[in-house]
Amino acid sequence: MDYPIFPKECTSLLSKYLSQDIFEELKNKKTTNGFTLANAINSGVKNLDSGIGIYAGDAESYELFSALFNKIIEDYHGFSSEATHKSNLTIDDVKMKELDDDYVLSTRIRVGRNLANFPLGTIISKVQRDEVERLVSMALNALEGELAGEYFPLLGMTSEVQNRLIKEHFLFKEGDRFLEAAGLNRDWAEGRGIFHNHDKTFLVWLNEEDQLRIISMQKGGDVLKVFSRLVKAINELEKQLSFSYSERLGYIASCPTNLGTAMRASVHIKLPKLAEDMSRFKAITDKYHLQIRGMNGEHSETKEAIFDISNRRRLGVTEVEAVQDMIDGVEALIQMEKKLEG
Ligand code: ADP
Ligand code: ILO
Repeated sequence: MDYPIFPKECTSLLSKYLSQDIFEELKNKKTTNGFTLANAINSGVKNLDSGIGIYAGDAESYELFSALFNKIIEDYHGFSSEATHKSNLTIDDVKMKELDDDYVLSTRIRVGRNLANFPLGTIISKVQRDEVERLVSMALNALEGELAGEYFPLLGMTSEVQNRLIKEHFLFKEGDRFLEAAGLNRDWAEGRGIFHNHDKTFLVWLNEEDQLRIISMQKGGDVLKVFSRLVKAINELEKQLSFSYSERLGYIASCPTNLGTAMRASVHIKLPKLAEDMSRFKAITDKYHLQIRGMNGEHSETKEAIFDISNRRRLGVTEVEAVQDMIDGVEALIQMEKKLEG
């Protein structure tokens, strides 16, 4: 592979940090699982509108290609290469403000997880992916009480059911071009699926961008209830599965934006007044380290002034701090919306 030349309009962190020198230093390296620099950057090279543009193949990628990853990680999370990640899932440490249900339509918190001793989805073989599905679905089927549910493989799911689950925000979309170029859609839909409890307040995606996306969600703004359910699920699953974790980088994820806590705590919130004043809106989201997405997830447009607002930082902050970023920032957005309403 030759050094990729990015057009000036390209603003991805990959294009910002992949200098010719770094490219030369890394271009012939390969992890034990056979993951190369060309594999890592393919998504950002093929998708010039990427925000980040790079994926890992295994935990080792983050060390072997650290000359590039560390710069991207520092830029995105503000996490220096000398720092060490810390985890805190103690529910009582969250300082709760009730989020107003008049504005907040729903709350969702997810974490990404990958199994230790397996390569990440970008480079996993079909046999290994099927084994991940077998191990994880077995663990999920053993859950009890509120977390008990059923695993639905994507293979054999009717397109009607699949589309309804996507429309209701429960299931991942198919054919994402960023994941495609990263190798994450290979053998689709083999090994992919969704587990959920009866009320669809606890869900787990299997073998999408990460091997597990553990999700807790419900209507309204009761963040504490959503967080508590998620923590319970993580603890129960950790009794049965061993997740890939690094002392330095926390939970290992395919995308560097998801390292550390791998947590995205979000609300769907209706803010018609702020929607008309995006610079005021962005000043608040920047102050609280929040990200604005469209109503149908990342890379989607906003409809009817409903936004997906979530914590942006996931590494170098604990889970409690990540959730607190979201709570405090959303509270500030609601206060401003009320003020603009007069
Ligand atoms: P991820 O959360 O894994 O980063 P996406 O941004 O693609 O991925 O979101 C996945 C799905 O979750 C989308 O359908 C999105 O609309 C939905 N979603 C995200 N936050 C909420 C929320 N607070 N309430 C309801 N659905 C949500
Ligand atoms: N590769 C995509 C997405 C990056 C962050 N989001 C997720 C879901 N990992 C990009 O670079 O825009």
